[in-house]
Amino acid sequence: MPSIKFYKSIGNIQNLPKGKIPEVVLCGRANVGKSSFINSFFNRKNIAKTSSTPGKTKSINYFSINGQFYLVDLPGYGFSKVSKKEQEKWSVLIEEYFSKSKNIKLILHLIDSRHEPTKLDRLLNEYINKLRLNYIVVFTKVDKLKQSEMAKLKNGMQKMLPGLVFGKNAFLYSSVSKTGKKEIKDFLTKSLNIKL
Ligand SMILES: Nc1nc2c(ncn2[C@@H]2O[C@H](COP(=O)(O)OP(=O)(O)OP(=O)(O)O)[C@@H](O)[C@H]2O)c(=O)[nH]1
Ligand SMILES: [Mg+2]
Repeated sequence: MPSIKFYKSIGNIQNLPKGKIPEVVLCGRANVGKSSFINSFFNRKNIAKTSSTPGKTKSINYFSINGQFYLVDLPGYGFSKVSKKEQEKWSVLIEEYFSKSKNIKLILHLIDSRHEPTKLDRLLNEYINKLRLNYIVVFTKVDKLKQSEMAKLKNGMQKMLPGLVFGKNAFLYSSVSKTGKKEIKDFLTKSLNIKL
């Protein structure tokens, strides 16, 4: 079992970690399940704080995995109940993070499996593609889908965002049932060349 330790939380880009430890990033809309992904993936109840109220994660949180890499939990974007000013602050922080961190090895973009990608999801997808960073999409909360809906998503995902191929750069996941955990674990192990 890999060890996970909270490392630090930053609200200002000046405080990016120094050094060259690789980073795996979780990003996506507020409430999509980023923090729950961390807890369920590493079998921890509440190492990453979660909430049914969108906008729980307000700063960039670093978790150290086996001392080998950082898992980075970003604040979620695009939730209307968060004030415009607050949203603005987060989107600046997220953009600065992507452009300034030199250690990003892989980005996991979480999208709610029950909904079409939002405008901000598309913008983020384009932005990451431009930066030429390694990128996969994780469709979350699949425990809420019927089998038929799950099959439809698998077959239809290439139409959602350019270049998505199920099992290659797109995966299904549930923090509740742990569907998809093995596949994502295998993917991380291979692409980062690490043991998990
Ligand atoms: N049924 C189900 N609920 C989930 C799943 N993942 C997360 N949730 C629920 O969705 C809500 C939001 O989860 P979080 O993990 O806090 O979401 P987040 O993306 O970190 O949200 P922000 O920090 O606000 O950006 C919580 O009520 C979770 O219990 C899942 O796989 N299945
Ligand atoms: Mg969160």
